[in-house]
Amino acid sequence: MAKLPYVALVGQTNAGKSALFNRLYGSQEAIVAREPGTTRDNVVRKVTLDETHAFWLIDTAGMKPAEDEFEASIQDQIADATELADIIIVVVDGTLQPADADKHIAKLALKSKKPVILAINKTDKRGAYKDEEFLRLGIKTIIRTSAEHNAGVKELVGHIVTHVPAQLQQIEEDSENQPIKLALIGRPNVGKSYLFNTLAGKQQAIVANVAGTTRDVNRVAVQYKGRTMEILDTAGVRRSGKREQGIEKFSVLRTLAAIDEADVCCLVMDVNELNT
Ligand SMILES: Nc1nc2c(ncn2[C@@H]2O[C@H](COP(=O)(O)OP(=O)(O)O)[C@@H](O)[C@H]2O)c(=O)[nH]1
Ligand SMILES: [Mg+2]
Repeated sequence: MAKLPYVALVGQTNAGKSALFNRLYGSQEAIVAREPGTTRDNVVRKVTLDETHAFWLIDTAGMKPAEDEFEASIQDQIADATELADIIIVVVDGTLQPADADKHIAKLALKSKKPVILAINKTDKRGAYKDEEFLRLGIKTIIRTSAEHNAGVKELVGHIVTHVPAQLQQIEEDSENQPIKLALIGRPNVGKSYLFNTLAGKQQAIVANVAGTTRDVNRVAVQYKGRTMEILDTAGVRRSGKREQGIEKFSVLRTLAAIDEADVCCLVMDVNELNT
C-alpha cells in the first residue's frame, strides 16, 4: 500500500483540536480535556473515508508561551507537526480574536507550502466572530466548525479529501508483484539501524534506494530468492537536546505508519534489556 498522508491539527490550547479530532475520527476514543492544557500528547489515528481515501490524523498538543522547557517542547511539536504533515488544519477558537500565537502558528503552517485549512471552531457559541476577523491569519480556505455540535465537520472532511490522493485498488491484482515489506520496529538504540544496514549492505550489488519515500523511514529494496523485499527502518532521525521528547513522539507515529504499511514486522530487542 502506498504511504497515507498525514493530516495534522495544530492550534492553541483549548481551541478544540481534540474535540475536532474525535469528530473527524468519528468516535470518542481520544479524551477531550475539560481543562485547558491537559491533552498534551500527540494522538494519531487512521481515518478511512472510503475504499480509496484514508489518512493519518494527528492531534497535536496546543501551544502556550514558552515559559519553560516543557512548554518549549510543545512549540517544537507544532513545528514538527507542520514539518511531518502533508495537510495542516489550523484550529482557532472562534469566540476569541486571533492572538499572536494564532498568527505564529498560521505563519509556520503557511511557510511549509503545504495545503492549510483554517477551522474556526466553537461557532455554536454566542459571540463567535465572523470569518473576516480571521482573514489576517492569511489562510485562504476557511471552514466554520462546531466540534461540540458536530457541525462543519463534513465540510472539513470534504476539503481534506481534495488533498488526499486516491489509493488505487491494486492490492488484489498486483500483490504477486509487490515487494514484501518488512518493518524493523523496536525501542531506540536496540540495533534496528545496524541490522538494517547489515541486511542492506550484504546485498550491496543489487541494493537500490527506493526514491522519494525516505522522509520518515529509511527503506531499501533487496533481492531474495528472486523476489524483491523492501525493508523499512523505523529508527527515524535522532536529534539531540530538548527536542528529544517531541521527536520521540513523532518516531512513534512513523513506527505506527510503517507497521500499517508493512506485511511483516520484525521486533528488534536488546537481550541485555530484557528486564526493563
Ligand atoms: N461550545 C463549544 N465548545 C467546544 C467546541 N470544541 C471544543 N469545545 C470545548 O473546548 C474545550 C477544549 O477543547 P479541546 O478539544 O480539549 O481543545 P484542544 O486543547 O485544542 O485540544 C473543551 O472543554 C471542549 O469541550 C465547540 O465547537 N463548541
Ligand atoms: Mg487537545
